[in-house]
Amino acid sequence: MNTRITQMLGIKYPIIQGGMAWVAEHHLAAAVSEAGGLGLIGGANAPGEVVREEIRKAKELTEKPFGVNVMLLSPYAEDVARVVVEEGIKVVTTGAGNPEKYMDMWKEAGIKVIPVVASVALARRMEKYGADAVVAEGMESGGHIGEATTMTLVPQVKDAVSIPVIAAGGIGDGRGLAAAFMLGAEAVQVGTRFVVAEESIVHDNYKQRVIKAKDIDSAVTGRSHGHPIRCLRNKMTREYLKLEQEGKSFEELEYLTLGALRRAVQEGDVQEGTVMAGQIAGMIDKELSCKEIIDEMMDQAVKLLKR
Ligand code: TUI
Repeated sequence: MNTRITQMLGIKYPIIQGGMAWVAEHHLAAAVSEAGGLGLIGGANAPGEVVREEIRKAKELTEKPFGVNVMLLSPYAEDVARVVVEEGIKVVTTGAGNPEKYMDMWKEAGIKVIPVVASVALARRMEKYGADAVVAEGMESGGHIGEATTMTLVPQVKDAVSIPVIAAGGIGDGRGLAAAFMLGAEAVQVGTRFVVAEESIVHDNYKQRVIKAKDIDSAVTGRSHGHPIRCLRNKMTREYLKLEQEGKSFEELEYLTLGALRRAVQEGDVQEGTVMAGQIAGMIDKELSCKEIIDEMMDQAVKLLKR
């Protein structure tokens, strides 16, 4: 399964780890890269210097390539955008916005730029601005999502651009990987499956919540104010959705989610915290190492694609 993506990024397998906020730190990124995929450090809402430290720690754990995800809604996005250049990072993905204003700086630094898009329009625009590939992310994903599903978005993005397309959203095993290739993708981005990896530093309560999740256990909060976030149902989502239905404003709801992802990931508060996870959580039933996850995915996908 050599593709333009494996060649461009110098990786063995066409599997990229999602740049998940609070989750995608140096242990996970290094483990995914060591296993032959592309690990990512998630910049999330962290200041540039925190991301710099994470990059340096990952470099101590692996000599393989890894990337950084720049979350564009972050107040520190500009800082992180500069830090990746200063630290000699070779691959940047972006999320939750349009990265146009950073593209020239990154391209001049020789960085491969891979924006995450949730629409054909943004994919086209990114290609025009010099993106090297795009991640087409469907609304099955955890966290901040768009409207289209992976099944519908990936082939439409594939038809609209010439650069390689990476599929994301709802992919957690070799069947998902093979299906994504059938839709025209040249790699996949996997998030939720890696949340429960052995090397993931996520609190055990969070991992167990993902493992116990059933197919319809996620909810989308924030639709009414234009920032839809998929997470597993709990006390926080019930309260949030109730208040949203009552027409409460973003400002009135914000207190429910401030710091709530960190509380879930680090303190294991899976009732009042935000447990971001994709719809594929229902399929994930055990904790494995990143190497086991990737080997199993590759083995299964290769067998299916040979049929
Ligand atoms: O970015 C993500 N997923 C995320 S970011 C995140 S952290 C966060 N925390 C609190 C509030 C908001 C975010 C958690 N999960 N995925 C990539 C992604 N990007 N999905 C959808 C998009 C997207 C949506 C609209 C990208 C661009 C866009 O429009 C940009 C434009 O200007 O047209």
